[in-house]
Amino acid sequence: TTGDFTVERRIAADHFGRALRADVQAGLTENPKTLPPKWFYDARGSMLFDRITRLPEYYLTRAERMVLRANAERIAELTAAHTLVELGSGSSAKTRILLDALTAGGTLRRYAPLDVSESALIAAAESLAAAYPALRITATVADFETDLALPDASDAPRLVAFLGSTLGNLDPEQRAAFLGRLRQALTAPGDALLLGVDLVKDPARMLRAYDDGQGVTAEFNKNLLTVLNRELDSDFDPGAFDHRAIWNEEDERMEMRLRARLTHTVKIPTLDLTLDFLRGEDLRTEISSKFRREALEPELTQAGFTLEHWWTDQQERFAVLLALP
Ligand code: AVJ
Repeated sequence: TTGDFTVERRIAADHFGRALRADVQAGLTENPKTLPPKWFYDARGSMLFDRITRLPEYYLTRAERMVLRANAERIAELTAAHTLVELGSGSSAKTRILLDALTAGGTLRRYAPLDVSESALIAAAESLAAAYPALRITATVADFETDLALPDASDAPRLVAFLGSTLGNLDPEQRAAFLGRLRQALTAPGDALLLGVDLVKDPARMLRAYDDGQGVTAEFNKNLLTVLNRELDSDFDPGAFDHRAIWNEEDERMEMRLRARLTHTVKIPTLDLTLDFLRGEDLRTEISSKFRREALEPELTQAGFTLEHWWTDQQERFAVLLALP
């Protein structure tokens, strides 16, 4: 049997084009040049990210899966969720662990994934609908930074899962705004937040995770330039840049950069922009913040959450936490 699902598009057809142009205009005309990481995930970028999650160096996905496996039953017991919401669900690869536990617990009725990638959402919803025919699956295409699109309180309690350390892609200001908005949306009794975050550790391990031996991360990073060329008709030469992974000690975050191999000029005709790159100049494409409990807990408190449970893998590489409004 194949279960059913719905897909709601909560963004205007031209939203991505407009948002991308605004981000490029703002980020590439400042010094140092930066771009937000959400633009990595076109079909090829999503495929490359999937490969990253299976790399021996990229411990995050495996560590988080272990934490979820070890604690899923407890999470189901603690939350008794009727709805599992997943923000930035992507391929929903780790979701089955939670769906299984919540189904076994007998409370789950609805799964509501939300992602900017419509193709990833549909593929995930199709396969989950087949595996969980009794589950109501309502997928939403949206950008969680501007629209949380939470299912309404009649389906509460709602467990909002935000996994994979995607929170780390936001800078502290964006993080505070996001957590604050999420807290405001969780209004029904029993609503809860399940957050997966990567932890501060030996820089050498993190550097390897973001600069793997097969060069998949380098390809993922450079794919951003291909996205820009396609969407904005720009003439970036991916071969003119080197992939760089950097540990920013002061801000305790990994950063990915594209470093110009030579001084050159890039044209973005749709924005009427001509960009000068100096040899050795960096374009920062991603921040991936690493967390400590003692720093994250006050951020959650500030947003109006109470940290109730903190689970890690044995090596304390990754944490999954349960926070209540
Ligand atoms: C999907 C944002 C969690 O920051 O580790 C993987 C993306 N970047 N390798 C991360 C990523 C480089 C990933 N997140």
